[in-house]
Amino acid sequence: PQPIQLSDYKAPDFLIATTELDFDLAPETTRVTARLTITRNAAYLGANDAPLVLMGERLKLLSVTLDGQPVTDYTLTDETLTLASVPDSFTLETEVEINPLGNKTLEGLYMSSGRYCTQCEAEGFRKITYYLDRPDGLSKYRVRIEAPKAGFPHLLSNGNLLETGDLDGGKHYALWEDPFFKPCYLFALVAGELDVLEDSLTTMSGRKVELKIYVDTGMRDRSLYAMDALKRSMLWDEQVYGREYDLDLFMIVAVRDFNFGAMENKGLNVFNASLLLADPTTATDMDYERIESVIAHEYFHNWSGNRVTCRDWFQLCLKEGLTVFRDQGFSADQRGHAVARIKDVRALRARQFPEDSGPLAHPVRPSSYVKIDNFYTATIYEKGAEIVGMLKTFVGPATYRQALDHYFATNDGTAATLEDFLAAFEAVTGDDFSPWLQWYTQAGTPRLHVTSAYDANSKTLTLSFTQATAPTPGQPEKSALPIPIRFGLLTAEGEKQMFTRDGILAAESLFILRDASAELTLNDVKHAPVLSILRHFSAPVVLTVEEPTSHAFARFKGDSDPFNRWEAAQGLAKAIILSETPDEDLIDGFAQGLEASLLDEDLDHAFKALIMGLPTESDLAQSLSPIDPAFIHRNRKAFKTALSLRLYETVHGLYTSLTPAETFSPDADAAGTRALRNALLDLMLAGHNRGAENATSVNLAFRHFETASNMTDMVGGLVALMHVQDRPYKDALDIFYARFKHEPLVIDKWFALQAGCAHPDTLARVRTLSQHPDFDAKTPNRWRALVQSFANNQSAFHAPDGSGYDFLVDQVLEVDAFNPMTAARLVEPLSRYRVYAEPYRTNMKKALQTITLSPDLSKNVLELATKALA
Ligand code: HT7
Ligand code: ZN
Repeated sequence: PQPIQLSDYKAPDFLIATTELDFDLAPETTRVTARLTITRNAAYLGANDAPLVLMGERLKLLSVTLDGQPVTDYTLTDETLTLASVPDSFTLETEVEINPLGNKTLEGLYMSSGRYCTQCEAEGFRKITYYLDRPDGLSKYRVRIEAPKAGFPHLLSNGNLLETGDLDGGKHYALWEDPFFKPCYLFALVAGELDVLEDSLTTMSGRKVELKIYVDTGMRDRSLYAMDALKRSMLWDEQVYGREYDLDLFMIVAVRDFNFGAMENKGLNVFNASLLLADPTTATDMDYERIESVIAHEYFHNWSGNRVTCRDWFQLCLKEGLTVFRDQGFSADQRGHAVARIKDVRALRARQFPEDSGPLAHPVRPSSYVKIDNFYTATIYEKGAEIVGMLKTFVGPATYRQALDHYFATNDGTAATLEDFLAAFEAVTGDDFSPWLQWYTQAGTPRLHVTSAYDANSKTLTLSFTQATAPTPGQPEKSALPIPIRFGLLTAEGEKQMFTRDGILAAESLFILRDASAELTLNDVKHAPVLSILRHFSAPVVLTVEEPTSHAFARFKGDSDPFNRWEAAQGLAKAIILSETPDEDLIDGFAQGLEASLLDEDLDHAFKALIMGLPTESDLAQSLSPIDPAFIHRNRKAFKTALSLRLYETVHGLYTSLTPAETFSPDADAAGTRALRNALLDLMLAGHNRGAENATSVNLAFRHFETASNMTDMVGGLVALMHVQDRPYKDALDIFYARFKHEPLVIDKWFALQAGCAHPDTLARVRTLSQHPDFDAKTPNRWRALVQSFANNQSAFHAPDGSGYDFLVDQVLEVDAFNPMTAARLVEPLSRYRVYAEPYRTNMKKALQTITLSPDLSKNVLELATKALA
């Protein structure tokens, strides 16, 4: 397939000022009538007599009229409807028939659990009607929905409800109007039987907004937390960004079958039920945290995405990177900045860094694509958010707010570009921001290397910084990028140390590295310093510092920057795990450092839980060349066992001192305590078969699981019991299934936990689970619970004989036949085969080749598998 190029962008030949849609809903024969008022784009008037080309897929065209006259002189292909000659201004009416029940792609209009639902981003609207279907085509919508009353009491679309009424034959209708111009990817329709939770909020200008969350019948109480998160998000966006909601009604609908997390359709967000429904007995603290952040994310899109949208899909990061940055800011304010930052960076490193160093690496603003669905990536979202964060660090919070105000004011109601975003920073500062554009256009993670020279006589410290970015596909040469480096100094004992920079006394400072290398001299440095570089992870780079190991221990002990304190522990753990032979002194030192942190009264529970978390196997893989998954798994496990044996008393003591709260609260403090208790239990169990109070700890874990009054502790108990390979673990799984067999979201966890388990029989178990009556590849949540969890399970997936890869290939091909978007997401685990040791490398490559050689492959899967092999 021919890629679409950013350099080919051209404004549309036609504009659609108004869009009127009539839906006559029927499961297999829905009729959609579209009345479009179309004008030739003024930019081309007189100079252009381009044909009208509308996009449409899987549509049965019934009729076309132009200004009321039937048209028969048109050309139809599988993807387009073309009218060769049209006036400069006209009304076009088309009527099509579609089959929502048969639509398993979950794009366009589809049926899920007996309900109609739409998903139009990125290019799903063309599966509903013939349309321009591009994000810079802004139009005002009026939508009439007609359906049987029985089974479809709620008929929802964007904007304000103008009218409802009964019709003959047990049918009824609803008429909706959205007063805001919007691109068609923000169109939504939902119809069906639903329970609704209602609330309201008065905005900063005193307007009352009705808030409604629609859920499966009987699930209303499980949407209370989402409603609470929504109200907090709305207030936060007013307080922090000055953004007020604009319609009188905001609706959210939870659906079971969804390709992604959620969708920000104007005034009618659609959510994957797993990211909306929560109660203590079925949702973990991680679920609560995720729900809070996704509710905020989709709501924040109302300004960053909907009011100001993207000119073309190459600018996707304009809305996604900015909105992720905004939702991260919200979560940090709700749950604590240090802990939130550590979690965000962990996620960035787990997903974006590998992407950026593999064959699928692409700039945050790509320059070409085959299927835009393949570009909803960690690079666009998470690295995109990091760039906004760097801009904020660079200009400071007050100027950042001015720039954002300017951006929203000058681009409201338009489809903008990343240049427009940077122009707002230029407008309020008067500076040139073009060097920052390179963060958007250049792929790859920069490596930042730091060396230092201390002169004890003059008390001066010279820091030398160098940056380099490795080539990525299509970009052999790399430029230096502006890198904000926040730093401080410590003493050898881990105490804070002041210094003077340019005559100003400071405890912390910000240096902007603009070139390939630079030096910085600090004065009045009284003691030989320990460097604390890249505090708060001020730039998305890989940092290396030339220093003795004792310096990392000093930061682990006392860095006042919590991020770098955690980072020091991660770095030390990584060095220990990846060494060929265990260094007992280092392990002792690490255990002492960890013990000190656990006993430190000044650290909160959530932070302690994080600092106990060893680098994941995929994190460790990024520091090993070539990657040997078995070596990593063995060494990580051995180190955890060694820590368990050394710290058993302390860990057990702390665990027993943390009594579970009488009543459940999902707030950050309570969640932090549960996280710590579960992490302690897990560490205790890690040494159980090497004698760390063997039976006692196993019984403790089983009791923890059995008596848990919330899902977080149940899962915590189960995860700890995974250290035991047989009975108690298997009993716990059976108890879990029996208790929750009627709760689909919990059964997803049951599948995911087993697929993520490191036992040697995991692949066999996963294969058996793929035949389980509750397994359904057509339900994306269930499929991802089993297959994605397995592909993320480094030790089980990377079986030396390639059997894990074979399983993945079978699954991808099966799902690709009906849901290419979801299938394509699981090509990525095979893509970095070149950096693996043998026999993994050859087997991964073979698996990719099997995919590319399969007949009838979707464009989505073909694009990624081909790029991976290129
Ligand atoms: N903007 C939304 C993206 C999305 C999506 C993209 C492709 C296919 C299906 C999809 N569902 C939702 C979600 C967001 O980032 O807010
Ligand atoms: Zn988004």
